[in-house]
Amino acid sequence: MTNAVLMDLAVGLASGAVKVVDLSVTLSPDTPILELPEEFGWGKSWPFSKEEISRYDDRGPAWYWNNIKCGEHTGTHFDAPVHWVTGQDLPDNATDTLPPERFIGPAVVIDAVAEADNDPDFLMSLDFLKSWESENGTIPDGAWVLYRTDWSKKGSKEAYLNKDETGGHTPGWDPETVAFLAQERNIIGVGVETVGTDAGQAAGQDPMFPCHNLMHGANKCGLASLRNLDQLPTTGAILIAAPLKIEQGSGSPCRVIALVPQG
Ligand code: 23J
Ligand code: MN
Repeated sequence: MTNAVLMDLAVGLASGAVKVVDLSVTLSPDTPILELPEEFGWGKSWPFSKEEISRYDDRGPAWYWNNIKCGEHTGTHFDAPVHWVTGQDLPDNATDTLPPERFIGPAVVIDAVAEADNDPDFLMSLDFLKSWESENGTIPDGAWVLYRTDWSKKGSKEAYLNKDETGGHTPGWDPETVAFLAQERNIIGVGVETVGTDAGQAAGQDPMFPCHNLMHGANKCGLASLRNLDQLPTTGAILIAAPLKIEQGSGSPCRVIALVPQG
């Protein structure tokens, strides 16, 4: 192979024939984070915060910078296989050891907007996924499978997390759907618009948190809190998501972008 492919990409980027779409949310103290059921005494992830070190002032006359603090799973973020107990013994399973080939791949977008609109607890069935494949083709090797719900368009944090006394009510997966993706398709992982890759009610599924359990157990990755999936074609875009190189990190906030051919 020659460098023609990359030269075409460079020309496409310069001319606008390839558009770069930002799939990330802004990190602020208001960025929604996962809140696990309190009754189990499960731990809590820190929300994002920043503290100014200096801003061209007596603390640093010519420079502006901040200290930042947050959980690894804050905002638009990457889930590495080591995040889950099922992936703990896999090789190269953490943010610093994952092969960088896993940070880029073709994106396929599965549209479940109507279903999620109709039922916030919608779980994508295997039939739903298979009927997507019969229309759009088999999910390619090395793909990021993106679950479009338009959930990222919810107007408030409350609507986005959609919690009541029984916990969150946000869409997710039937276990057999993620089992199929994990075992029958050679994907990098799945990406969702919701706060985590599993449904709001996934603590009560069998296995609990099936997407985390089955995908990470199969050495696949996850992306959560994506936005702008409505700007992607069903197939044909390339997604880039590189987590911070945290030593033995379980995940990290990351800037997720897509390369989208125009016209
Ligand atoms: C820990 C426990 C359950 C879940 C999660 C984390 C996430 O969604 C995450 O950000 O990985 S569901
Ligand atoms: Mn996560």
